Amino acid sequence: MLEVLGRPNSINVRKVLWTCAELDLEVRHVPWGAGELSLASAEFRALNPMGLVPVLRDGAAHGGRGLVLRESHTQCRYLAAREGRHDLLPQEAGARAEVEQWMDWMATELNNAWRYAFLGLVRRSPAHQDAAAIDASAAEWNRQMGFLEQALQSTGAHATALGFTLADIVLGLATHRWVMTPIEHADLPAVQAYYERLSERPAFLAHGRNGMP
Ligand SMILES: N[C@@H](CCC(=O)N[C@@H](CS)C(=O)NCC(=O)O)C(=O)O
Repeated sequence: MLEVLGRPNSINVRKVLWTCAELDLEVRHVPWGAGELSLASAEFRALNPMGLVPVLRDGAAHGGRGLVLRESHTQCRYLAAREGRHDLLPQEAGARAEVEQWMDWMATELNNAWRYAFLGLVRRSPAHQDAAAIDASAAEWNRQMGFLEQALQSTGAHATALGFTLADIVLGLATHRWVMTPIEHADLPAVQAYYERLSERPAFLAHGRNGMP
């Protein structure tokens, strides 16, 4: 059995749930990190000592001995590879690297850009209420999204010219978060069109564009 553990408003959990849906996989979703299911508990720490979600459990892996994975992007890649879905994660080294460089960029440059503004404006974190820092984060967030705009203007429909891949899952969720956060948005028409294009996918509507930023 496949299990995805993590609260459903976590962007990293949603990447894995969206990937499962694209792969048509049956999964049990357990919302650790919400309500009574504390990430500080010994039960959860035994699965991920870092105390972060998502965690993916695959009871069938390793000939039935099972596999427990942390790191959302690793989980998405594992699932695509497990299902032989080379359309989502190409086998050829160059094509795969093109997909992965967007995934890495999302987890590093883009994530760092939005963190302060998102935590301050959406999560209402008391530690992230400095107005100048929110403005600086929003400006950097717009600047980083400008790189996606540039790419989409040349590829046309998706992050790479390879069609819909795992890169679009992580970037689709990032685009959703950017759209939903009350900052002054840069004018990025190709990003807006991308958001609408992804919205034609039922799995994005279920796990991405579902009202939660
Ligand atoms: N690099 C990790 C980051 C995981 C992460 O930061 N998860 C957040 C939720 S998006 C978390 O568990 N935060 C602690 C909490 O919810 O208490 C990944 O991609 O899976």
